[in-house]
Amino acid sequence: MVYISDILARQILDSRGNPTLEVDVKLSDGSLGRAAVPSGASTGEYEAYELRDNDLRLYNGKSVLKAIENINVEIFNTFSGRNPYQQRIIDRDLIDLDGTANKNKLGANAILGFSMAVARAAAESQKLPLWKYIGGMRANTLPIPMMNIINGGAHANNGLDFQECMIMPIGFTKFSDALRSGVEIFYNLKKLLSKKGFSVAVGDEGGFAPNINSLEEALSYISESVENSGYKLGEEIFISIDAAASEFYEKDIYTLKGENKTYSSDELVTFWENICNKFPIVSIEDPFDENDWDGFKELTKRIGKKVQIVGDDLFVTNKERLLKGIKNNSANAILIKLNQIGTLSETLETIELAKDSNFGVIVSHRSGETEDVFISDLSVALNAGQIKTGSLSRSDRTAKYNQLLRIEE
Ligand code: 2PG
Ligand code: MG
Repeated sequence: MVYISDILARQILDSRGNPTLEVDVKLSDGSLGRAAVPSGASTGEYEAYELRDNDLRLYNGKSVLKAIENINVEIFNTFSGRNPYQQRIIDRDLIDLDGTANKNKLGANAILGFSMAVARAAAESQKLPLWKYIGGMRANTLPIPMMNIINGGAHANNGLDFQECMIMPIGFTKFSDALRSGVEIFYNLKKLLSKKGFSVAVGDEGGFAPNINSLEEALSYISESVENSGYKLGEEIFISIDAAASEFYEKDIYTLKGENKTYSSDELVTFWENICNKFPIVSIEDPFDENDWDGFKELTKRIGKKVQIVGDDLFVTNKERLLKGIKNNSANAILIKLNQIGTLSETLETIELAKDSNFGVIVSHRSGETEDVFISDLSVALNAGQIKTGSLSRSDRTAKYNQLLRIEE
């Protein structure tokens, strides 16, 4: 029987230059599985716990040496010698070993790094690509990419209150053609922004971060760039938004500093309705704060038939929270981030629940990424249908697209 023969974690850097961890899992047949853990900036209140050392002498407190020790000692002692093909049992035992509700003892980063590396090692040992190992014969769909070409919010230092303005090429039959359209639009946007005198420096996810402060202005530049690229807005290319509204919500009020406006939850519903009437928006993520279930519910009731309302901070890839959303009709889609919940198996269960409930599924990166392309394979394995992995620049983002090109081939 093949068994786990070695487990080794190390500290590496993520795309923002912050430390994160990478795990090597070796098997008795010589297979190696390696995985790295990403990290968010606009993290949800209910996410699983990311263990950092908080020692200000090291990397401004952001080192992850304790999490690494938890892998190299406790996880090693518990899981060496185990069967790597039993992902669900390993993940269950990881949850038990940690013993806390939000994985704060071992750290969700430690647990996830090991969980992902086990899957990779098992796939390697079976000589299968990761997507096929996870998804088997049912895996048959490449995702539509949500490409984040204008960055704002916590991912940029411009005046835009909303975190992500994305394009979605829906009118294409091949992933590679959809991706190409994104690149062409990205370059036309660059041209347009520089013509207008804006900086074309990019934000954390590789999209432009021009110093504009209104969502409408951002969307009008995107619309113009789509037309300039020869594509039909609202037929081939659509717009999607991640508001990340928890970032600008306090004491029942949404404060849009850039727009110089404040909104109640009800008024924000109307704001979203209006903007959807002006632009071909097909998806809005976190349009309300992570605790504003009623705002989500009202917007879903009003526009949910034609617009995808996505819970990211709202659901944090957590089955219990998703269940509440399903029962309550808050949202009609979920963003999936492995590190919000902390194991591969729990992530798969949440995706399965979403699909069974006819919720849309978007597999997502974090704003702090690595070269690891696990999410590309995951999106194909479960036929998620959509992937959100940033803009068309910076290797941490394009690596994910490149992996999808390989899978398409
Ligand atoms: C989000 C993500 C990824 P972060 O809000 O959806 O785009 O950002 O990783 O900073 O939470
Ligand atoms: Mg989000």
